[in-house]
This record gives sequence, structure tokens and C-alpha cells, in this order.
Amino acid sequence: MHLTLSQFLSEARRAQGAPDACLQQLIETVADGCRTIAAQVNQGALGCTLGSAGQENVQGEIQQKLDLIANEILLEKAAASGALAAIASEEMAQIHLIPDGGAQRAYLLLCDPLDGSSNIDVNVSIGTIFSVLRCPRGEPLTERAFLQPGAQQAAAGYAVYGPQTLFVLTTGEGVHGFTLDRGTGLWRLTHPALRIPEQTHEYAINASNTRHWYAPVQRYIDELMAGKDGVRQKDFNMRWIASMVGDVHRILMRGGIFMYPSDRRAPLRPGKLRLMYEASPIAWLVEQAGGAATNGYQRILELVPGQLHERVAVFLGSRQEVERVTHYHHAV
Ligand code: AHM
Ligand code: MG
Repeated sequence: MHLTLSQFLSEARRAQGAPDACLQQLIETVADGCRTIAAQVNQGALGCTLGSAGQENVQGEIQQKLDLIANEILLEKAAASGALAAIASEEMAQIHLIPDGGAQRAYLLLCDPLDGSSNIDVNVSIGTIFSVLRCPRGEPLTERAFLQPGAQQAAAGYAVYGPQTLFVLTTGEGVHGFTLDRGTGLWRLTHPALRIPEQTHEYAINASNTRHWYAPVQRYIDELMAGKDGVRQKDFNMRWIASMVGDVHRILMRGGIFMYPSDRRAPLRPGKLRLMYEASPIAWLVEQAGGAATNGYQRILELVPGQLHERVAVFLGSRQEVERVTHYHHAV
């Protein structure tokens, strides 16, 4: 029988002393939020959740109705959890302080409530990404409290809303996947101890940006595309879902490398993805599953954020490929 998420976390707490009761409660609250979001996703056109909300977020991107609905669901659940001091989200310019944030106020939550927004209306996999940090004590709670490197995360994970709905989690003891049992509403451990193969023949990148890439990315992709006829001496296959959660989930299942590089268009805006609630949590999951994650030069988990919504270049997945493309960056 598959353990429920709650049973799994309780057993981990007994065996390793972590997560603590407060963190366990918070993880279960986030998972509960994801189950509620999944129900909204499933309703599709019947639930009036498709289409644009007609407004922009802090990054100047048009928000979809489901972006806002998912954000509200997580805010409401998190506020009631008793474990949280504040929450930050892709969909909110400022951090949100939890009024009377519970007796403990031990943690901070960051999230991308609905990742892959361009796929909502076309019924392709989308997801929720989250990261939990410890709340620093003894200082006023401002955005500064959130600006911790990813290596300090207490928990991280995502839900993927696809043909199956999964909740994938790390608290620093490997990566574990739980499938939503729609009959009972329980998350059940179906994918324990996920490992990413070191080698792969699959890569994911938005190739429509080819003409904008810097030389190291251009070199790496040219070599992959040359396949058996080039220096790599094997053929590679390309996949691009345009939901990072979907692409990363495939990589956790069978290997691969995912890239969203910075490019010549905006040297001051490195890449598209956000460091704190997209790249860092996914980087920790990938490393915990035996893979690697860099910005082309450095481990993503070591980057110290300067701002809540800052962007970062991303290369992550099968270790040998990430090391190769990182080496190409250092070689120029
Ligand atoms: P979102 O959080 O607004 O959905 O944006 C992030 C998404 C990632 O999930 C995905 O990898 C990327 O944007 C796709 O970008 P592009 O449209 O350039 O292919
Ligand atoms: Mg996103």
C-alpha cells in the first residue's frame, strides 16, 4: 500500500527528526492548496477559469484568471496554516505578511502559483512551484528576510497538473513523488527516491531564440544537433513543453537537460525564469535527485538573491550535460 503524504512525513520525522511538526503542517497545507488548484484546473471551461484576467503582474506579464485563482488559494490556505510568517508570489509585487501568523511564525513561503500559464487554455501540463525558507528571528519582517540563497531552503517542490496530478517534494532527504488519488483526495507515495540518470539524449530549450544566444549556448546546442555526425557521436532528441514543471518532471522521470539561458536581447535581465520561486526550488529538487543546476557559471543554490523577483539563467538536469554546458561558459 502506498503511504499517504501525511504518513510519509510523520515517518520521516520519527526517523530523521525532520521535517519538524511546523514544517510538516506547512507542507501538508501547500499540498492541500495544490489539490484545490488541481480541482479548478480540471474544471476548465466549465469552471470559468480559462482566459486572461486582463491585468499584468510585476514582471509585466499578462495574468491569466487561473494565475490569480491559484494565488488566492495558496494565500488563503497558507494564512490558515499557523506555521507561516509571510508569503511571496510571482503574482504579487510585494511580500504578504500573515496577520497573527500563528504561534510559531517559523517559515516563509515563496511560490509560482501557476507555472506554464501559456498552456492553461490549451490543456497542456501546468504546475505550482514552492519554496520554504526559515524566517529569520529578531529583525523586522521585510523582503530582506526572503533574500536567502537556495541552499538554505527547508523544503521545496512542485505539483504537476497533467494526465496524472503529482506532488513532488524534497526536504533535503531525496526527492519523493506523490500521486493524487482522486477517489479519496489523498496524496500517495508512488515515486520514492527519484534519481536523474547522469547521461541523457534529450534536451529542452526554446529554439526560437537561437539567433539571440551567446556563444557557449550556441556551441553546446550546435553539437547536440549535429548528433552522430558531430563531436558528441550520438543523436539527441528535443522536447519543449513551455511549462518548466512539465519539462522538469520528465527529466526527473527519465533524464534530460532543461535550459532557459540569458541572451543578447536583455543583458541586464538574465533569462526568463525567476530565481527565488522557480529556479531555486527546482535546482534543489534536481540536485537532491543526483542532477546538477547552474546559471552557466555557478550553482543556482549558491546565488544570493538581490531582489524577490530577479531572473536567472537556468541549466539543469542530467549531471554530465549540465557540467558540459557550464564548462563551455567558463571556456570563453
Ligand atoms: P510562467 O511562470 O509565467 O508560466 O512563465 C514561466 C514559463 C516556464 O514554465 C517555461 O519553461 C517558460 O516560461 C516558457 O517560456 P517560452 O514561452 O519562452 O517558451
Ligand atoms: Mg513560472
